[in-house]
Amino acid sequence: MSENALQTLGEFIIDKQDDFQYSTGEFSRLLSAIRLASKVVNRDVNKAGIADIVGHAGMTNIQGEQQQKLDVLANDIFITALSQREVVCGIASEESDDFIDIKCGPNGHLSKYVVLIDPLDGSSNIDVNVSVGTIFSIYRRVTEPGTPVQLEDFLQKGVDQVAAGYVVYGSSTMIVYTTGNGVNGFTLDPSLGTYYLSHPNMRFPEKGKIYSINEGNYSKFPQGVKNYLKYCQMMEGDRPYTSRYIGSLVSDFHRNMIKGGIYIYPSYANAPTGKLRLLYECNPMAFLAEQAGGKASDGFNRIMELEPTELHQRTPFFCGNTEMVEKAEEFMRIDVVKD
Ligand code: P6P
Repeated sequence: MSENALQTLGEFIIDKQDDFQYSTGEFSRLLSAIRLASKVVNRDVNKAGIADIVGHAGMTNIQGEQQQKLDVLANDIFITALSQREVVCGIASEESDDFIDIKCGPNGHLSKYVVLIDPLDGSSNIDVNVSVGTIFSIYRRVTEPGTPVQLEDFLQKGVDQVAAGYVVYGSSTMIVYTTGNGVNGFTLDPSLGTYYLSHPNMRFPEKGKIYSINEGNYSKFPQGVKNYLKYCQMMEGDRPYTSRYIGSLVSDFHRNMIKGGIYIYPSYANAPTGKLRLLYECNPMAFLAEQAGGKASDGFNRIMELEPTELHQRTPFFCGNTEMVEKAEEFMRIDVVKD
């Protein structure tokens, strides 16, 4: 099918605007701001290799600017795109210690949305030309409009997300997001700077046969995870499963959603609550997983029901095909019962 027969992301956002009660178009403009920022980050990620080479020589990038770490650069790009359009009243980012109030004071604007973002997840992979991603999570503020945002606007359960999604800067660049009505994927045509609906209504396959985990930490895993890995590797029925781990959450999740699989980042000895952040990594990916027919838990509880207490809190993360996550949870429960 020729490109111009496919729906663009811009057309899709407008078509779906009516999904939102009392939609004022603010949410559509918010998604458009994310779309724009993703194109700028995509451009910078795709030339990172060149910038690095030039950067190493003269510590400047190809435009002669002082080279910034790409994740700080991505953070600036998303914060600028979101704060210049009066579409959010607050932003929390992995790259910023505290949340940022976007002119919501007495003379500020009355935007009702806050965004939590991991601007460039897996950025250490850029040096070796491996896919990286941006992850975003969107809520309505819970405090009085027209007043500065407060921490409680960000410490909301995943079930209260208005929307969530990711950008994967891979062999092609895609935006994948949900507003609670399924998951849709859009592929960027870089020659036109336009995203096209390439993956409508994305869903996990019925069966999953891929497990994604950093087995280098095996000796430190809880016994339940060790037993689940042994189950995956056993010659029985449709097993052994295949091990695939890119070390980039967005890429591992994206492949597992298309081919079927489970991603696990468990707690372990020197990381009692795991590595991944609840608010801007696990909750948005959990929303997508559930909307695509999958499941996300901390090994025992639904991720989106966890009550946040801190902006950058971590959680163990089991996410993917429902059947695979439930089998892993079974092994985690046995482990607890045995103790
Ligand atoms: P490890 C990247 O830093 C990240 O947050 C995820 O994208 C990725 O899945 C994980 O950490 C990799 O962590 O400890 O296996 O290198």
